[in-house]
Amino acid sequence: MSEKTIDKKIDSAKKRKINYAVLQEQIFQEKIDAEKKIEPKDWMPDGYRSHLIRQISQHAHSEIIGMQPEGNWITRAPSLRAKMILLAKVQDEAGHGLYLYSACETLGVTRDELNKQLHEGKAKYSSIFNYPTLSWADMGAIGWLVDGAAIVNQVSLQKTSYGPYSRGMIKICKEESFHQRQGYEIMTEMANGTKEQKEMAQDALNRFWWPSIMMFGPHDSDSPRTGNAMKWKIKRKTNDELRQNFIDKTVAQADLIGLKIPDPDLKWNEERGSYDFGEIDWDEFWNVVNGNGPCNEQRLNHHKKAHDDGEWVRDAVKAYAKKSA
Ligand code: BYC
Repeated sequence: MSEKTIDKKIDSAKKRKINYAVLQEQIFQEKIDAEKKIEPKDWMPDGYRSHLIRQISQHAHSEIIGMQPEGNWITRAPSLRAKMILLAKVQDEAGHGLYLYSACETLGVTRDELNKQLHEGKAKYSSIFNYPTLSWADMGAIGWLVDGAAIVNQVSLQKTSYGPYSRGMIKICKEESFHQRQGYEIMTEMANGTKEQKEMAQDALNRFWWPSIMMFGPHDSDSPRTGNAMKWKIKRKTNDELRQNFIDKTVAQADLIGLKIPDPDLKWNEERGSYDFGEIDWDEFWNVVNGNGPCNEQRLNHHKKAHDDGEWVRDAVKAYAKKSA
């Protein structure tokens, strides 16, 4: 919508004695409906701003906390090639976190505040990173399934209505494709390796399958944030749509390398053109989301320690900036 059109609307509203706040909200929604991006200096409802701060910061925290389960295997990678690839991937996750924190800061919140919310348990991060990584095959399962699920979600977020988030997603998706492929390559090699290697790959798939499909969040009927998120085009697809999309893509990939998805109810539904699948253990999901998963405490303590240990770096940067000014 051009400045001229907005001015015309304001003039006409004044004549018709329409409340200015209502008009601003109308113009905002019209822009969203017309697929225009909302930029940091544009007017936006408080609810839109706080919804974005919540979602983008949780996304950023997930990228940063998500470095821990994989970081665990950098020193134990089975070859120099595997080590280099894993290092590059984990560094990419740090970069994703930083783009997302920057996008979030454009909404008027500071990085310190975001870290405080994480450390005090007010901000969440993805449930998936509260599971342990027990074998090298878990690096394959994370890349294949976790990054695979992340891509499905993030491809749709490329079209999200907030400009800085959308542009961040475009760059992140390019890197996630490499991540998904490195994970699938590990799984393919192990599935075609010795009997023990194939068992390790199957075991990793067994442990990561259900937590991966939980990443998409509760069913739409139990998702309180979806209504506004869809109205404001922050989310472009619902939790269930994305989950189904991920399952439909992934089953054939498992078949191709001879691994079995651990769901006895998984069955192709000709009528829907999609897979039917078994019931998700929502008690497990909420338990993990509410801080009681196998690694929640460990992940958060590690983050706090790294943050405290880095204080001297932040102090040095500030002192240098002051001196330079
Ligand atoms: N884990 O109403 P709902 C990565 C919470 S990182 C924890 O459906 P919404 C990667 C939800 O926050 C992947 N909490 O919410 C990194 C809400 O609680 P609050 C991260 C969850 O926001 C390294 C409540 O449950 N990706 O890819 O509409 C290595 C009700 O849910 C989860 C993103 O963050 C969960 N799984 O939908 C490899 C993508 N699910 O906040 C890979 C961006 C739900 O009201 N985020 N909750 O207290 C999103 O797309 C959406 O926020 C979600 C949830 C789909 C996650």
